[in-house]
Amino acid sequence: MTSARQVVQTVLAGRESNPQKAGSAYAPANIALVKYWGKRDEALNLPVTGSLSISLGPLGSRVELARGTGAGDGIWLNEEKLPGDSSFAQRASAYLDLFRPSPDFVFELRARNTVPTAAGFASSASGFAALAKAVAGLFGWGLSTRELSILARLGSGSAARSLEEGFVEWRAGTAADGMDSFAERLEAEWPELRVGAVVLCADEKPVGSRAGMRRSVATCEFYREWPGRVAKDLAALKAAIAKKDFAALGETAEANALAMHALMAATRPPIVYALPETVAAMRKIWALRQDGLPVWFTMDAGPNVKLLFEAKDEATIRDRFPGVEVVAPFG
Ligand code: 2P0
Repeated sequence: MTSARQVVQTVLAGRESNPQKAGSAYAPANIALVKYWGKRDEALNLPVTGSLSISLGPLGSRVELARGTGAGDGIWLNEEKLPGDSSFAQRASAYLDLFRPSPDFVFELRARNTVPTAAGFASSASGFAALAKAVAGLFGWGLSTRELSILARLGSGSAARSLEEGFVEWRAGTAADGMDSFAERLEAEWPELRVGAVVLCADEKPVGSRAGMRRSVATCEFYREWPGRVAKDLAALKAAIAKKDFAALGETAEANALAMHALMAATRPPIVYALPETVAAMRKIWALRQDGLPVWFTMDAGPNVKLLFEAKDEATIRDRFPGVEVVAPFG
């Protein structure tokens, strides 16, 4: 089995370091329209299937990274210095271990999220994508987007998709070392597309996605159906994007999210993220659609729903879902 450290060595082979004073980077958050749920290699975050997301432009993470002077890494999140034993600091330091030139080299890391903390958009994808870019910038490695996607994936799978704006496809790959498992931008623009976050509950989720997907792969008897389903949904979604067929995009994304949640529910012990409010929101969306409003939804490993709609319906959506956080992924 290849280790994450070996992957870093492979990516950096023959690459000269040209250390800078600091590395600074921004990466957008992303929301999957065809989901990633399940790994074929946990150490390298190699997925069982491909996935396809849309990046959220101004919602994301900014990271500044420099060599530190303290006894250990100094880590700040949203201007607040974190205790070394906080889960965020530990996860960031463990990731930085992959790049630490010597054991006594410490980092100073300042991360700021422009993802509203309670908006129900994950910040780990944008955080690790920005961190991978910042590390490469600090050491002056001049890496390609593909190489950065591979390095970001080692921090969090979905981070592989946060190196680019627009529609991004992460190819699962088949290589044991994951050198063919990276994400690329699709050549498509959709300026009218809108994503709306409806926050129903901001509490911490009962089962993290890392543990949840491990449990689904191990115990869900329908999991063997999932790769075939994803392949069909990826083809349908790419066709919808190429034709700018919004109904087909919405149908595919909503059905894929519901299929993922069905897998979760058929896991043992079951994983159910939906709350009564989630089911009520789904029914409301279906009723609005029945009345002719073209709105669909997607959901991740949590109880919140993300609406998919077009710019022409933004006023109606804001009226029906007060407090919805609207993002225009194409600016
Ligand atoms: C996704 N999720 O495609 C899916 C849908 C959650 C549900 O990617 O263990 O934080 O770091 O690779 O990327 C969340 O999983 O998991 C996720 P790791 P990650 O967006």
